[in-house]
Formats: sequence, structure tokens, C-alpha cells
Amino acid sequence: MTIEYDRAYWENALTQISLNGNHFIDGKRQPASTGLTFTRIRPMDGKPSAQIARGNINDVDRAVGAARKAFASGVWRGKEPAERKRIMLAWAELIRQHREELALLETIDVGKPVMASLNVDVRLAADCIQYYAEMCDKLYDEIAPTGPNDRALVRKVPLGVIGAITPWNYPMIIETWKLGPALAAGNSVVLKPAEQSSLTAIKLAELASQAGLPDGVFNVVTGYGEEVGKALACHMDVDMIAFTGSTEVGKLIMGYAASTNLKRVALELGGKSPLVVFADADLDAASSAAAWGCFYNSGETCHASTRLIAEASIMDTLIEKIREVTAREITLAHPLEPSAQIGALIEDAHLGMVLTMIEAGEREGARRAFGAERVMADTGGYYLSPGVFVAPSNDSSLARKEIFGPVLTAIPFSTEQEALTIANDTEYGLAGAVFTSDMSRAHRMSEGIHAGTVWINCYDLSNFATPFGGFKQSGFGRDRSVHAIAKYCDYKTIWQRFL
Ligand code: TXE
Repeated sequence: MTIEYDRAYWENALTQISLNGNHFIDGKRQPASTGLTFTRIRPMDGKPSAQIARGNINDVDRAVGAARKAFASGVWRGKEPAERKRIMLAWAELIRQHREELALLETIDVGKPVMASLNVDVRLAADCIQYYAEMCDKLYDEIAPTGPNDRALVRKVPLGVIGAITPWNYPMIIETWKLGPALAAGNSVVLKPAEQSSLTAIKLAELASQAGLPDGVFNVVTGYGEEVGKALACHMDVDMIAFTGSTEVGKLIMGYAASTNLKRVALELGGKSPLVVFADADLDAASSAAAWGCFYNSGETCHASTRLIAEASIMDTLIEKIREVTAREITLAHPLEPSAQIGALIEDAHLGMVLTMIEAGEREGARRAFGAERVMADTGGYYLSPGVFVAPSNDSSLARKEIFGPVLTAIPFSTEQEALTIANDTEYGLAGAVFTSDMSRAHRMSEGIHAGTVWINCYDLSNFATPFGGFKQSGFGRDRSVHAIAKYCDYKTIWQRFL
């Protein structure tokens, strides 16, 4: 049966959905030890949506204790790899079965279009768990070269208890990027979702438990960064923190790790990714990539193509094309409208910050080409139309700061060397792209752009087989692909002498 996902369908679903904001610890939903909660305001209309448990250091301690107990008992890491695979595959299947509920929860929290939550976020979360489920029984250890009377096994062993601290822009996707490889490697996890987006994290944990994941292997503690995130990152019995979020908090996490138990740290942080367009490029392809690359998810994407570095001779034509693509394809609407391609920003305060950054940019001489205005304010929600600014140079604050809204900053160049210099003139190094019909130049530029991913004549192509993460202050450590497993493991050498 095909379901017609119209606005009425989702409005009705919204009235029926249960919004439970408790922690999930040791296989059960649990309130905060203090009994305290906080109210989540939904970005689509500014109304209160859910009460979320306000965790603290004691809740973190309980969750870490449960995770450690599960790890020490071997109830998960000691299972046959094929059995771990079976449980993770069952979990992926349950995510698919609950896709509408998960999509709606994600949209209530984040304000992104429910059809995007359904067709992108939930789908990729399930696919990610499936990808790493399949790895459970395909990870081999090594035998090192030694003399004839010795044997040295090089075992890849799980680290123990992993703390995952995640952001609100793609909650389920980023959480499963951590959970998939951490669990496939045999670890236990304590997840602290962003305070803006707790609901799907709790549901993911409940579904994992239903699929057969033993109690204590995957726990969720909700609450604020300063209270829960910090307690987790400082905890003496956590072996690693996998973090995605701002560069500022990433630096704090490293400090917490350094000043406590030297837990390992992997950081996926901010970006200000360049999309370089030469005059010989296919301008239709470039403008479409620039618009979607920057405006998808209302620009709340760490690898958004926020700097358009365009050859001066084609700048005006390119911006006009971006305006056309945006008007034609990137419909901004209420997130429950199936036609919506982008919805609301995450919070009132965040919308305010984006508007403040725009004003500062204009004061410094950036020219508004179109858009970037507050719209649909009568809904009570936090909507900003996609917009483009032309900056006098890469020194403009609009070209340097991560805005995390649908704001594209265009910067002109005249030579290939200048384009590369501007592209790399940023503290970040998450992603970049080059559009040109000259393949030699495309390869020179893709080698030269200092970023974890560089696209040629496209933007944002990805799959689970490709590592994702950054250079410079975009962090270190890679999510996705077989390589992500390594950071949740350590090598252990076992020597044996033949007597
Ligand atoms: O991120 P934070 P915020 C960027 C983006 C955005 C800005 C601020 O520019 O506008 O960061 O967003 C937890 N100890 N990105 O404030 O604060 C927090 O609770 C431990 C880029 O939401 O970094 C949440 O779970 N944890 C990014 C997580 O850290 C702490 C995605 C991220 O929150 C903590 C999101 C502390 N002291 C924002 N303080 C990306 N790379 O995709 C906060 N947290």
C-alpha cells in the first residue's frame, strides 16, 4: 500500500506521537536522578514540544557504570561475531519499520522537512547500522612476521566504554556514524545527544534493545553540554570521546581528556568549505551544486559549501543561476508540508545569531545579491530564506565565520593560484569542490585544496564506503567507511614462543 504523505497525514501523526524525553540506561528509560527536566521548543512553530530529562554527573556515572559492567562481562564483545551482526541487522530493520515515527521526532526537534527526515536521515541511519553490522564478522586480526620459533598475534581489541557527544543538525545520521563502528568493534557506548535533539536518540536506543542488544551496551543520557557532556568527557572510566560539534567545544573536549585520564578523542568540527568555479565550468551544474551544497538543511551542515569562489568574469551569471535554482527547487515551507525542501532553523537564538552575522557582514561591505531574510514569522517558527552575499574579499567575516544558516558568500578571483590561496585561507579543512572542464586543473586543485573531501564537478556525493572528516581546525579522526573502525579499537600484541 502506498501512503500519501500529505500535510494532513503528518498533522494527524503529530497529535498521536508519544514524546518521551527520559534517559535510556541499562536497557530502560529512566528519569534524571534529580527528577529535573527542561522544555524543548519546536522550531517549526516555537511551541513547547517535549519535557527532556536534565541529566547531571550522577546520571552520567550510572550510564558509564552500566556500560562498563556490560563491557567487562563480555555480554556483547564476547558474542560470536555473526550473532552481533544478526542483532545489529535486526536493529537496522526496526529503524526502517519505525521510520515514520523517527522522521517525525527528528522534525519536531530539528525543524527540517519531515520528508527529508524520512527519505534521508532515517534511511541513512538504518543503512549505517546495516553497513557496520556487516563488518562484525569480516574483521580479521594479523600475524606479524617473526622468527621461526615465535608467533606474534596482532589483535584488534575494543577500547571499552565510548562516550559519543553529538550535535543537532543531523542527529540520527551522526549518532549512527559513531554507534555503528563503536558497537561493531565490541565496545559499549554512552551517547549524549544535543539538548535540542534528544528524542530520536532515545528511540534508537529502545529499538536497539528490542533488537537484542544487551542491557548497558548502548545508553543515552540527555541534558546540557556543560552538565552531561562535560561530565562524560571528564569521566575517569570512559576510554574515548567521539565528538561532532563546534570547534570551540572540540577544543574543550581535548582539554577535558588531557586533564583527566588521557582518553582518546576524535573530533568532527566546523567548516567553511570552498566551492571554486572556473569560467570554463558547466555553470548549470556548478550553480545547482552551489545552491544545494549551501542551502540543504537550511545551511546547518558542517560541510556546507558556504564560500563560492568564482572567476570574476562569470560571477554575476553564476549568482543569477543560483538564484534561479533556489527559487525553482529549494522550496522553503512548513516542515510538515511534503513540498518543503528546507524548513526552520534550530532555535530562536540561533536565528538571531545568523541575522547578527549578516548585519556585521553588510557593515563590512558585503553586498546582498538576494534572500537571507526572516520569513514566515507569523507561524512562530524560525525561518530564514536562502541568500547570497558578494564579499569584497575573503577577509569579510561572512567568508570566515561558520554561519550555520542558508547564507552563501561569494568571493571573486582571477587566477588559478589566487583561487587556491583563497580556498585554503581558512582555519577549517572539512571539504571543498572545484568546477572546471579542464581535468588537469581539476586534479591540481583537488590535490591543492587542504580538506578531508574534495569533489570535482559535483558536491556532497558520499556513501558509507568513503571516510568523512577534516583537516586543520575541522578536527581529526574519520567517520564512515571501514577506516572508522580503527579509532574504536586498539592493537594488542600477543607473543608466543614455541618450546
Ligand atoms: O554546538 P556545540 P552548538 C557549529 C555551528 C553552530 C555552532 C554552535 O557553527 O552554530 O557550532 O552549535 C555538547 N562539554 N556546529 O552550540 O555547543 C552539546 O550539548 C561537553 C557544527 O549546538 O559544539 C552538544 O551535544 N559537551 C557542527 C554538542 O556538544 C558539550 C554541528 C555540540 O554542541 C559542551 C553543530 C561542553 N562544555 C554545531 N558544550 C558540525 N560539525 O556539524 C556543549 N557540548
